[in-house]
Amino acid sequence: MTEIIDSFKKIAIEISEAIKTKDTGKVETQNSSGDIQAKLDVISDEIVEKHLLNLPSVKEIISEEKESAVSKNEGKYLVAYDPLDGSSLIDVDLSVGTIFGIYENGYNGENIVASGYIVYGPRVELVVARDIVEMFRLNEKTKEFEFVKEINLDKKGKILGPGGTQKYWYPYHKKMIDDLFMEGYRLRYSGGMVPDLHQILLKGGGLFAYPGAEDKPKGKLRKLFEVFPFAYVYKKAGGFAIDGENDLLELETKHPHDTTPCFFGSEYEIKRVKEVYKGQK
Ligand code: AFP
Repeated sequence: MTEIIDSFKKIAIEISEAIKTKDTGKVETQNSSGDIQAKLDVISDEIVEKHLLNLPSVKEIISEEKESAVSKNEGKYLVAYDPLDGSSLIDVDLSVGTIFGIYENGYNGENIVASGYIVYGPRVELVVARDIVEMFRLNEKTKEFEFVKEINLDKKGKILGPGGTQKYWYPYHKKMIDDLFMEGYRLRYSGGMVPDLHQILLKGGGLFAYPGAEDKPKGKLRKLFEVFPFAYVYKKAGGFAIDGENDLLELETKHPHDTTPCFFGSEYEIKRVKEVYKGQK
């Protein structure tokens, strides 16, 4: 598993360089979720694939940018990744990220054994969740990632990232979000899952919500590439990750590009989500 984490350090440096130098425009193609691809989506996917397929411990890789997996005759781990999450933010120079989940014997929530993400912002930072959650920062001079700290969430936070289109939120969800703001939570939402969830982790806690809604009853964020990896990070950091009712890592995957409503946060906030959503049963 260490070789996979080390590989993402090399991937981070190459994708960071591509973000700074390559064209931020769109290509004509769509990915398997029907999203128009940015040129950097394709470039980033090629960078990740090039590195991972060379690793003896990797048996299979599957990308958010591709319909199906690429398998090998050797290896133990299955790696699901979103090579460049938030690519619609590239042309406005906001932070974006790479997300990865390392799985064994399948792609259900219970199969994830490690995960991590890279934030491409004013600095390049890597967060890795194994038994604990560790944060590293790229030293631009030495091109080495240096350990910064272990990440742990407080029982209650102060910031709130309410995803999705408010026009389509279910009334009980909108009331829950409004009530939290009236309790003094501060709005922190950029439209990039990686920086938005990174901020909550580094600020000690809060709530990120991408709910089911009238336009997207099953939410928008993908289980394999986005939701399960961050659920693993949040739980290892002492937080919680649910679909409104169930622990996200108890969910099964029927199709590689399945989505799910998702809530990530501290104990106090996730308890509130459960109370509100239980009341709708
Ligand atoms: P893009 O990759 O199209 O920019 O979408 C980013 C994302 O998948 C995730 O990073 C965000 O949390 C979420 O979409 C934002 O979605 P909304 O724009 O609907 O809030």
